[in-house]
Amino acid sequence: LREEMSVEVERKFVCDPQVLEKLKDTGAVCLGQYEFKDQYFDSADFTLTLKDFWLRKREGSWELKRPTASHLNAEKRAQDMCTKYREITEVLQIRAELIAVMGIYAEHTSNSLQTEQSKDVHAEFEKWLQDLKLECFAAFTTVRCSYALENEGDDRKVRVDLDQADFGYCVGEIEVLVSEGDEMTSAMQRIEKTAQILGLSSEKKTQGKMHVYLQRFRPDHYAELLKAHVL
Ligand code: V4E
Repeated sequence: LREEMSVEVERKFVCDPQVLEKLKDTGAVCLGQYEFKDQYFDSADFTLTLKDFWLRKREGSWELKRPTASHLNAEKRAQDMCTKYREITEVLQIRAELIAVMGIYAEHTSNSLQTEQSKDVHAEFEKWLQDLKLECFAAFTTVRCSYALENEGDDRKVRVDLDQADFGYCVGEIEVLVSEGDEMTSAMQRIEKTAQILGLSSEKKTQGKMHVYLQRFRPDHYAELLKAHVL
């Protein structure tokens, strides 16, 4: 089951007026504008983020992004214009991942969330999380314009998001969701093709919202992540 979970393959880019023009020229369909607030959580000693695990609450919904197996090769990752993260949104599964990655004892976790039928799994999950004493290390609001783009001769859609974070940073993202390892290469090809159509340079990676946020507001946390080659 785990291998069938979705993997987000994503390429970030600097969003300038020319890109916006190109996006319109290529017939991208605007899916709408949304605003959402994200809160990211970690332990005081950064157990999660130092392992490249990102736990967040977005408008009441929990999500954990974690590295995929291919992530182990740090050298390859550094050259790659795309990032790949497994996205987990089921709270029971998030809990299982947190137990594994934080090395939590089973006795600590035995008395709640036992069944998926539980009436309020979400509330129980939040209660369980409280005991972990995780802290919110980043909170910001994003205004996002989403576009769907079809490459020529391919009816699968690529999504392009243009994000404006409330701390004064804008970034674009081209993303594709895949479910299996062997779709990865084609996902990266589709993203690369879209990047070419939008006239993006492939010289260097563009920083994400979190990168800039930590650099500005959490310099100690930022330094730790740089040292561990997570960012
Ligand atoms: C994976 C990750 C973080 C969590 C936020 O992920 P991201 O996709 O960048 O944010 P967002 O708001 O676009 O989420 P979506 O709406 O797509 O679910 S924060 C840092 N990372 C790691 C990371 C990295 N090392 N390098 C790059 C270029 N991006 C992310």
